[in-house]
Amino acid sequence: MNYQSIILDVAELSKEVGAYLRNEQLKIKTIDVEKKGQSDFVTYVDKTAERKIVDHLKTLLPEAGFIAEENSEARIDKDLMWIIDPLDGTTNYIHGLSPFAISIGLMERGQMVGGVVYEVSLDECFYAWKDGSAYLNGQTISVSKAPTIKDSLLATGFPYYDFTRLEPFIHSLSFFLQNSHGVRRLGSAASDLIYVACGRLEGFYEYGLSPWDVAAGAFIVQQAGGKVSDYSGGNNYIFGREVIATNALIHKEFQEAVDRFMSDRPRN
Ligand code: 2AM
Ligand code: CA
Repeated sequence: MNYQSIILDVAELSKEVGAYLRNEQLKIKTIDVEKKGQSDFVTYVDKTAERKIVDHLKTLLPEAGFIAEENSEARIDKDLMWIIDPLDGTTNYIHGLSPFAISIGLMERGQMVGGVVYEVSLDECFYAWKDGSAYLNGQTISVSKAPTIKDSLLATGFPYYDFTRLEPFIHSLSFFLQNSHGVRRLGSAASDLIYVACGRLEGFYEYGLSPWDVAAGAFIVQQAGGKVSDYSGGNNYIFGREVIATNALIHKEFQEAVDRFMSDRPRN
């Protein structure tokens, strides 16, 4: 299979759908300002964007199945699976903030073989395919060379539904705030991941995420020379609801620090 031509096609698709999202965002100010009105509107935008993506991908690769946030297509497991978030960073989108992104990953028999994350507000399209490099708008990207956490700018996501781990999370945050260049909360996991891939951030961790928030961005990090794992250092980061992504150099130090705070295992 020619992964390169498939992913370049998906990159163009993401820009077309991104233009739709940008255009619809302008209407938010003019629709019902009541919260419910806004979120219903965004649900409509999410669903429409996903429909546009799925319809195109069905023609591009008829044999592939889908795991998509808005469930436009029933999940039927196939050798090839698209993993799609039509709008990552919905809260930013509603509030007129950036970043927000479209995330589309391609998995083949359980292994990622391609990914596209289009950050719409800055018109930045990040993509990578199996055996290739990682790119931002046609230029090769790579992770940063910072060697330790204390030289690093980090990012995370604040818990929004699973508050059972809030306390250990706050302790981890307190530690990283005091031992790094700082910690950002951008509000779009796909964007956090691509910012690690291109060297703007050294490390990112978050729990409670879904496969569509992580799959494409994590693959782009790896193709840009970075490392991705779950909190215990294993590979269950797409479906396992916890992810750590780094520039590789700080991975062991960062993963062990996150795990020390977040795991239920007794501490030394
Ligand atoms: P979403 O915008 O596609 O929902 C931010 O912490 C990450 O968590 C984002 O990637 C966001 O993806 C996801 N998320 C899901 N539900 C959320 C919510 N209710 N509030 C904030 N982030 C949410
Ligand atoms: Ca979403």
